[in-house]
Amino acid sequence: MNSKKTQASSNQNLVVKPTPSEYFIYRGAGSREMNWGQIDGSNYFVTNDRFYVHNRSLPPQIDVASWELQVTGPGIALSPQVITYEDILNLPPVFMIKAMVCGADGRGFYPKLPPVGSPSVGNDYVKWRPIAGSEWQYGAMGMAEWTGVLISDVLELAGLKKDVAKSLLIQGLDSVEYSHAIPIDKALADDSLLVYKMNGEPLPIDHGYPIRAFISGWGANSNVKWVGGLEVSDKPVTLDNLPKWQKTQILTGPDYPEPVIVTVQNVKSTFELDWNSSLQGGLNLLHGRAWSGTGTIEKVEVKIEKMDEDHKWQPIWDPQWRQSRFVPSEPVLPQSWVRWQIEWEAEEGYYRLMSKATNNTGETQPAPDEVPWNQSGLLYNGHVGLPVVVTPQPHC
Ligand SMILES: Nc1nc2c(c(=O)[nH]1)N[C@H]1C(S)=C(S)[C@@H](COP(=O)(O)O)O[C@H]1N2
Ligand SMILES: [Mo]
Repeated sequence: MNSKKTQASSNQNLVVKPTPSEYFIYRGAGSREMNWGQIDGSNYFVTNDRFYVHNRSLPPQIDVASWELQVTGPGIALSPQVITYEDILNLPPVFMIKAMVCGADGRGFYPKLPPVGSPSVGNDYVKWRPIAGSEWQYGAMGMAEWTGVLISDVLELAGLKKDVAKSLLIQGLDSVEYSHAIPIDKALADDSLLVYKMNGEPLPIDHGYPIRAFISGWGANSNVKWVGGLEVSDKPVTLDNLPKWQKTQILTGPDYPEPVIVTVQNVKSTFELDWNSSLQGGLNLLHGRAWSGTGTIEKVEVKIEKMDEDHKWQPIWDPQWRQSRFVPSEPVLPQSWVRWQIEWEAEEGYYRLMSKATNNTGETQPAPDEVPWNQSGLLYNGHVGLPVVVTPQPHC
């Protein structure tokens, strides 16, 4: 019976906009990943029609004329307060160019079970249930220009009691009641917004129309869509008072003696290529992008390995990693991506391509099997090997 139910719900389509298979990879009823091989290489941003989607229910249809933001809780002087869409539009607008990355981006690259022999697993190996959920590769992310208002301005308007407020619960209006709690300091930061425009257009319905949260640098799971409520609590965010969806967004596993709540995104990079690409022999200019939840990207290195006759991978360069160059003329902005390029004189054969980004705090991407495993498959950022076939140079 149970399996029948799962079957029925997984056949549902929970995405409103068209997501043609050329541009999107299907990862579940409400999950569409951006197809890196088909990204518009001439555009710094990802346009709204090609932006990845992660929905847990069908987006609610909201009329801005009747939409209300309920601001409640002990941290509000006269709770409840009601904020209208017009009130939001009357606050000073803020523009930000920022990447947005799903906390589970890269989950598909984790092994399903923790590494055998993990010291702290011992006889408890079976205790760590296998990773489940959308098998994202690195396309559960995108870049946009966001227009909105400071959450701090909205809370001010609603009568924030600064001495009482400890955390903010941001509540979505979707039927699954998605909500997310963040510490009040982060909520009041000058890059934490309630957003109403994406790339200059009203938010598309899949991306949170009319209002979504944007918490810069943090996993996109904190960017609650279809916001309908802000609850200002007098209690800090702790493991035992998380809302239901956020309970699944914590790091647990043999490497974590205590569960860790996911906040800041880590450093990542990828090529603008399909998984399993084919390239023609000769000089190829490889393109890619790199991003990070903290600071700015400092460098991106590339390593290419060729399969030898014994089916072993051999690095083609000495030294193995070569530094790429950033597209000149483009600024390197915090929490957004940089575009990089590198030349490759490719010969016929089977290859895997790796890119490794490092940010200005020294944080870098680990080897694929050195990413600490966690049960929910969050924050994967290994420098995975992208399979590529190089075909012979065409005879002219
Ligand atoms: N209300 C609501 N907000 C939500 C979600 C959701 O399911 N419901 N998904 C979250 C997750 S996990 C991600 S990755 C982002 C996805 O945003 P996007 O679909 O605009 O790319 O929205 C976040 N906000
Ligand atoms: Mo997500």
